[in-house]
Amino acid sequence: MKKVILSVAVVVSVLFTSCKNEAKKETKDSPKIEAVKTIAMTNTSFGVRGNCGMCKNTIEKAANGVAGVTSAVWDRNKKKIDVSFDESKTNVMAIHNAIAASGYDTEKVAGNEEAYNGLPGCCKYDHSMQMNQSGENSSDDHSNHDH
Ligand SMILES: [Cu+2]
Repeated sequence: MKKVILSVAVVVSVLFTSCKNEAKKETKDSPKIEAVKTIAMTNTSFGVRGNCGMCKNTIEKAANGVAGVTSAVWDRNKKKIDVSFDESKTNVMAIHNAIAASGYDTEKVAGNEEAYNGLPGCCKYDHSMQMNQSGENSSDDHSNHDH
């Protein structure tokens, strides 16, 4: 009988230590949950036509106006926008559409014509302008002005 009690006690102590180990593991794992939240942010970039600083304002405002977009930076030389957004709240096409609605062409969506006509003269970009450029050949590129 003593033997049985002893073995039960051993089993119990083993269970306790394994439980303790599990509890420790859980606290160690908790910072990983935060990392997953950060990974849920999606970064993307795509071509958007435009000319000047005013274009930059309009394009970035349009992209930032989409719920879930946390940052939008348009590069005037590269004709490209870098966007960070929460994939659970929006998607890439919604951002394309918002920019197009403000009058600007993106790689996937043509700019709204009415909005384009309402843009200031300096912002009436060339619809055949090359988008998503490397940014290295912008000096040889004459798409910004008429010849
Ligand atoms: Cu402009």
